[in-house]
Amino acid sequence: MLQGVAGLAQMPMSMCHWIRPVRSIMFRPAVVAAMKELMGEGCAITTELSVPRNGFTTGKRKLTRMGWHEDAGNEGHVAYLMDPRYRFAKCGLFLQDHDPEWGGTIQVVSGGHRFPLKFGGIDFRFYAKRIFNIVGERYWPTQIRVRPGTLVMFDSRLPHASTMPAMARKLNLGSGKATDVPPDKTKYVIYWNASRPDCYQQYVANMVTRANKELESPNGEYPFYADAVRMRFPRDFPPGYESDAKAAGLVIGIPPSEQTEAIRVRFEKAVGLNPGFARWATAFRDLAAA
Ligand SMILES: O=C(O)CCC(=O)C(=O)O
Ligand SMILES: [Fe+2]
Repeated sequence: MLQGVAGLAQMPMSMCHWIRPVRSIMFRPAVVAAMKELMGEGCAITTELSVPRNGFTTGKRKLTRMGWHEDAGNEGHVAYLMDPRYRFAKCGLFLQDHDPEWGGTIQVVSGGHRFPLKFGGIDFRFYAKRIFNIVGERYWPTQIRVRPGTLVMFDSRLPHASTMPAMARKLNLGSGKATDVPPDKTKYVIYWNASRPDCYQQYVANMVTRANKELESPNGEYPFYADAVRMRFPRDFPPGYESDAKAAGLVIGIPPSEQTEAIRVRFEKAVGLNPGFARWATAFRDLAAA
């Protein structure tokens, strides 16, 4: 289905929404039931939807082992993440088995989304959680067993890391180097977010902040994150998207339209400077016309 995306690390999120087999995963009854089981009725999704191809995590923080991170790490040390009622998850539909040689699944620190200390200031409690997880990442990681079609949902505060191709492990290579994966071992995961109805608002506000930061400090790559945030709802989404979500009983968590609009203007200016990027930015319209 998906070939390499020339010049881009992965397919823009704007396009992922327009590929029916990808977006319709979020609205399938079994998937919706799983999301609602964890998030309750009125479960929200955001407009982040991606299909990383041979995506392997390799970031490295002080004392932390290669690739381990929390998706909520981007949100910083903020009080809402310490709320015991907070529920925000990454959903991943894995399309391959874990392969001892080529990786393909993730490992997690079971329970590592919790804050072990119930007292102290915000930073102190975040640091305590980090220390607990530094030990957990080393001594009690759990490798998630996946088969093609396995849905994995994990708390955005949970430490996790890709299982890496053996070659990359041996040579201690970064993610960019793990691209020589043979076609039959190619790793694909469809990723999106699910949230309790009262927990996505802060995340979405951070999406806007993150998109602005990305546009403020261009790194020569396609502004991948801003691409998802600049999509106008509903006009830049496929017909039936809103009604599919409604029929499934899902809320679509999006930033206020004036914020989306401000990102869109900046995004278009940024990609306009690079013909290749400009092409990718509008490519979803070809799918719309098809
Ligand atoms: O698919 C994986 O191995 C993990 C990807 C991941 O953690 C991320 O993109 O945040
Ligand atoms: Fe992650």
